Amino acid sequence: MSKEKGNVLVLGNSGVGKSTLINSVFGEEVAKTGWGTTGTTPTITVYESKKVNFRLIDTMGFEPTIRRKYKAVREVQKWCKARAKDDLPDNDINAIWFCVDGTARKLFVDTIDMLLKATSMWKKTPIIVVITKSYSNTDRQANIMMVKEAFSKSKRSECVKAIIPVVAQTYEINDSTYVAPEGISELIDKTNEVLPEGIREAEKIIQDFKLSRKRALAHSVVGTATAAGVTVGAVPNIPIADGVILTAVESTLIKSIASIYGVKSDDKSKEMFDTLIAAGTAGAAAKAIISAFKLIPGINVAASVLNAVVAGSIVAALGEGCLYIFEQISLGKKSVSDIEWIKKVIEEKISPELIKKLENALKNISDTSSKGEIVGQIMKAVFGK
Ligand SMILES: Nc1nc2c(ncn2[C@@H]2O[C@H](COP(=O)(O)OP(=O)(O)OP(=O)(O)O)[C@@H](O)[C@H]2O)c(=O)[nH]1
Ligand SMILES: [Mg+2]
Repeated sequence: MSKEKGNVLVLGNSGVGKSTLINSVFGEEVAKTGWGTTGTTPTITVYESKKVNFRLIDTMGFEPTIRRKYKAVREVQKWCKARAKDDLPDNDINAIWFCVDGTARKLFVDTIDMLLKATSMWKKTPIIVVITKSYSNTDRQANIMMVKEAFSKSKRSECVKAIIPVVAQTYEINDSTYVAPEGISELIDKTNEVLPEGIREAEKIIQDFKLSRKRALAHSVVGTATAAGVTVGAVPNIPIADGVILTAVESTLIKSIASIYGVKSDDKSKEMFDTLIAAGTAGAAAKAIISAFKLIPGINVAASVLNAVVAGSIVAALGEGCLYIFEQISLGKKSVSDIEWIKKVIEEKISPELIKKLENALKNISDTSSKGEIVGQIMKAVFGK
């Protein structure tokens, strides 16, 4: 018989980002089953991960009217009853994620009031409030306060186990600025924490699960940063050898990956961050790529395209190095003060083998290649996929 699992109900208004969130937490390896009465479109979708001991129950998009909300909740109740009838032990809701849209703080009070009403039958069930689309760092505290305010008059404020601002997917502000994923690890931790004791997953399994999610999120950030590098680099006659034009892109990338791996930026880690930025710009990494590219015979792309590829490659290689470095640090295998090791990792990432791969990538790039194609070629060369 299969192991008993926790059931986590994901609720919130249409477009708040429930499905995006579930995708970010579970990643690719999921099985999904539809459930509900409305013909081909299921009212609820139950997601199961192979790696972790809880299900996420996605509810259909409803308008912010209580009637449609009840419909999704009713389907969830039916799903629970059907499981009970089949003698399945895990037939209850063990936690609820209340999703509210971080870009619409004024609506929190009404939304939470509605969510409380819609879930009044689960009056003891732990609640985690997820503030989705928390793109603005400066709004996060005010948003948390507003959530607390919204619960202040409810008895169920005791059920609120955490209020977590989340960015589920990299948010692109413009061609070269973005907000990296945030809060996913914390959400995984808290969700596991509130599950009943017999169901709660062992710490080691949660650690491994989070690590695989961090890798995936960090990898997607490298993709976004590489695209930013390509954009910034796509100008002829700017000496990338100086590297200065990439500094902003690179420091955002480094900080984003550090944050995904929970590596803090403080006095202790300052030298490490400085070292990484230097390595990417004025460092050996950039110079190696630039001089290797100069030696490739018969390149027939415009200077701006070549510049773009060089810039994107530097960013991608730095990103790959950072991913490895911050992972090692987060696992406690290395520390932020291992400066020599950090330098060495970055230097080794720019191996002759990588340069060879980038040369090959360049053969698949022409003046008419789109930005997406260029980024794809670079990522394939750097990450081998
Ligand atoms: N970049 C970015 N976009 C997001 C994020 N969360 C939500 N979105 C966007 O917001 C839109 C709605 O997200 P969904 O996940 O479909 O919202 P939902 O709550 O599942 O909506 P319904 O299924 O209609 O109830 C999509 O275009 C998402 O890409 C995020 O963290 N980052
Ligand atoms: Mg959805």
